[in-house]
Amino acid sequence: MPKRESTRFEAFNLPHSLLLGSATASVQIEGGDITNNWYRFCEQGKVKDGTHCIVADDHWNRYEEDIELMKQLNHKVYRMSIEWSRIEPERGKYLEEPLIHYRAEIQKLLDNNIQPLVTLHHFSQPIWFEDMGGWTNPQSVACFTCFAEKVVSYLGDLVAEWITINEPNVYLESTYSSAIFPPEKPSIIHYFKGLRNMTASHIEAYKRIHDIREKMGFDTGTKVGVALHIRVFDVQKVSFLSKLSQQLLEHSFHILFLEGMINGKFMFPIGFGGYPYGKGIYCDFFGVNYYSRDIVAFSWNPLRLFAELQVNKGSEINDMGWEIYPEGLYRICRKYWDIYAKPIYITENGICDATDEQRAAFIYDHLKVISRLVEEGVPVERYYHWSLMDNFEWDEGLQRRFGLIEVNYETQERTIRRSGQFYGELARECKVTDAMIEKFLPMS
Ligand code: IFM
Repeated sequence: MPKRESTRFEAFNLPHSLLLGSATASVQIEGGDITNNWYRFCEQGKVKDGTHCIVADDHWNRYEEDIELMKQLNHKVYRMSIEWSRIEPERGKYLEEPLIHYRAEIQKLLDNNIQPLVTLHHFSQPIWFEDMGGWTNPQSVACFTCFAEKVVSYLGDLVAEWITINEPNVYLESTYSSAIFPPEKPSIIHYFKGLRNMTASHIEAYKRIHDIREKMGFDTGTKVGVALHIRVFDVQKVSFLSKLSQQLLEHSFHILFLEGMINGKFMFPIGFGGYPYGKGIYCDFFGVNYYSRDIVAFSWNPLRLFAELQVNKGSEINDMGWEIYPEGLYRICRKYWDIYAKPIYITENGICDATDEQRAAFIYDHLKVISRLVEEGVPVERYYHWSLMDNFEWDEGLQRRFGLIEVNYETQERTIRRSGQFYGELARECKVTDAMIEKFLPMS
C-alpha cells in the first residue's frame, strides 16, 4: 500500500512479550449494588452531570456479552475489580453468592483464554467502612486484610495475578485534599493517616495472597502489586518555590507510596524511614496508571500540598482538559525501571474522548513508546487500556467517555468504536501496519 505523504505515523512491531487488554472497575460498570459509598454519593445528588452508578453498564447481568466483545478485540488480558461491599455488606457478614458470581465471570474469561488481573480495592468501599472513618481508621488494615483473605481463598485457584489497591494516591488526594470523592472531608492529616494504613494494608494483603496461593499448591506464578497513578510533574519556570512544590508533590504523591508499598519503608511523615512491617519486596510488578503530565507552580495552600497544577500551554488536551503527553510514559517507565527493576504493567492508560477523534492516535503514540522501551530493555509486559467500555467516571458521572466500546445508557447497546477496531486489529496482528494507519489514523 502506498504511504500517505503527510502522515506522521509509521508501521511498527509490538513486542511479542507484551500482552494487551483493557481494564475496568466494579462500581464503574456493574450496576445493582446499593451497599457501597458511591451509591450513597449518587443518591445525595452529588455527581456533576446528575447521573447515577446504580445501573452503569449493567455488566453484572451482561458480563458474558462483554467477554464476547473482549474476544472480538483480541484481548489476552483483562483487569477487573471485586466489589468489597457486595462481599461484606455489613461488617463481618460475608456473602458467598457474589463470590459465586465473580467465579463464574472469571471462569468465562479463562475459557476464552483471557488472563484476569483482579483488583481488591478500586476507589469504592462498603458504607459501613466509610462510616468508621475508612482508611484513616487503624482498624482498616485488619478489615481489608480479612476481606482480601476471603476473596483470595475463594478465587485464588483461578486467579494468579492481583492488585491490592488501585491508585491509593488518587483516592487519598480526591478524598482528603481536593475532597471531590465521598465523604468529601478535606484534611491533610487524614491524607497521611490514610496513606499509612493503605500502605500497611497493601503489605499485609501481599503476604496473605502469597501464603494462600502457596497453600493451594501454586509455588510459582503468583503476582501481586499495586496500581499507582504516576504523573509527570514539570515546572515551567524554574524558581526556588516552584522546585520546592514539585519536590513536595513528588514526595507525597509518588515517593511515599512507592517506597512504602514496594520496599516497606515508611518515610516521613508516615514514619521515620523504618520498616514497621519488615523490610522486603512487596510488589512483584510495577503497576503504572498513566494519563498525563502537570505543570507545577507554587501555592500557599498546604491542603493542596503547596502546589497549583496547570496544563502545559499549547499542548493537545482531552475532554477532561488533561494534556496528551505520550513521552511521559517513556520518562516514567525508564525512571522507575532504573530505580526498582521490576517488570512493568501499564495497568491503565486511556483517554476521555467522546467523539473518538483522538483515541486511535493516543493508542498508537503510547504503544509506540512501549515498543521503544522494550527495545531498550525495559520489560513492559502488559498494557491494559482504560477502558473496555464507557463507564461511570466517579464524581464526573456517565457522560465522560473513556471506552474502546461506546455504551448507549438508554438501551445498553454496545458499539465498538473505530479506535476500538484499531486496537483489536493491532492486538491480533501484534503490530501496526501501513494498512491500519491508512484505515484508522488521522492524516496528521
Ligand atoms: O476512571 C478512572 C479509574 O477508575 C482510575 N484511574 C483513572 C480513570 C480515569 O479517570
